[in-house]
Amino acid sequence: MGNINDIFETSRSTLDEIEQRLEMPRREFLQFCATLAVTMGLPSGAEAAVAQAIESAKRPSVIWLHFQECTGCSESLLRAEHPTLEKLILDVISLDYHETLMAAAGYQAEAARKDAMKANKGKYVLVVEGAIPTKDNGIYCKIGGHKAIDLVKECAADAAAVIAIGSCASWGGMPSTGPNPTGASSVSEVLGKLVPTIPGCPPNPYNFLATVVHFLTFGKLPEVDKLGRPKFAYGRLIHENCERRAHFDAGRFAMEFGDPGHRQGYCLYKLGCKGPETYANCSTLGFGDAGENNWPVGCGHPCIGCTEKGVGFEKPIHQVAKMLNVTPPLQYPRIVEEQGKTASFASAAAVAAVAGAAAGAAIMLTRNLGLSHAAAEAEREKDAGGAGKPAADKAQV
Ligand code: FSX
Ligand code: SF4
Ligand code: F3S
Repeated sequence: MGNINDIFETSRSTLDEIEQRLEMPRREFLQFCATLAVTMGLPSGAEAAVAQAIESAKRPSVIWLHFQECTGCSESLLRAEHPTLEKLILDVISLDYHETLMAAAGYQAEAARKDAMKANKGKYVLVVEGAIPTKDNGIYCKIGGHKAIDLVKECAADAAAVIAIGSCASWGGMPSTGPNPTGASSVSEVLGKLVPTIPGCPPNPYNFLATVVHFLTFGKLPEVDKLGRPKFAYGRLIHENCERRAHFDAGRFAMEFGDPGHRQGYCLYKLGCKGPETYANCSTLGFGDAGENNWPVGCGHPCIGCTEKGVGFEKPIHQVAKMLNVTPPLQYPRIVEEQGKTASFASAAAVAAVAGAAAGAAIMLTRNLGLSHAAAEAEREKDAGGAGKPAADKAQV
């Protein structure tokens, strides 16, 4: 591994140059930097550092490998509806090897990879898209005569940083679905160490871009959780900030696609929404930059947990989700603040009581909706005399 700081030999340019380079008005550019800073959870004012990094940091060389996948990660990154996003990505990084986008083929393509690795030894960023087959000595995916498992190890050896993009590279994703005939595995498993990962099938392009820009701004990749996911993007459950959350809290659910509840935008929990057990920022960031509410739940489809190992492509789509640590949405006023030393016993007790009541309510909700869901359904069947109830009134378990 090379020294990450070597990448930051700065070559200054001005906002005027940025305007020309990106064909983007400076106001729009600064707005974009502010969006990235907010996505990364940085404090107000950090957009200046982000802007400076994009303006002046030397573009890191990126070598992008593809293995078992559908290329949706690259598609979502480069075909986002924002007209300048593609330009920005290609301006922020120097994409020196990308099998789908490069004009070269065959021996020329192989030579381009080798040349980029040699010229940027210890300085390039390796991005891996797709799972890596490991069964039968890894023979199920070969590029230029090399097995995927060998390629990823060879390219990672001299990289300054490795990023696994998409659920396939993050934890095996769709290709690893049982019975996983090729032994599809994650980049971390194959390299034997945790690498930062941007799961999602496909992942949100802003999460990838924000990760790269963090690297440019601070000289290191962002803080990650124990699965390697940047905390700024995967620190909260989708359910915590979902626009349908008020319906969930009030017990208003769509029971079937197209029923009155579904048409009124009720909560999709009983249609199998995995938002309560899926960590991602889809509910706050939206998806694909194609307009408001453009994310699975916003469009009326339950979240399938595509970012979450053990949920996406594993659990049946209509199985109700397991409830995890349900905490209030970000925009709700906080009720549990840290108490200073001078806080009276009475005020601390009052806060504890409120917190306790909230926790109790969450547990009751969990009991009512998750754990005893099947029991509640059986009870209702019994009350109805065991005869088939009207379809619209049946939960999809
Ligand atoms: Fe496809 Fe990427 Fe899914 Fe996988 O995204 S969108 S199958 S996560 O590796 O190309
Ligand atoms: Fe939103 Fe799904 Fe949670 Fe309902 S269960 S509030 S639709 S994330
Ligand atoms: Fe995937 Fe669910 Fe987000 S399906 S895109 S994690 S809302």
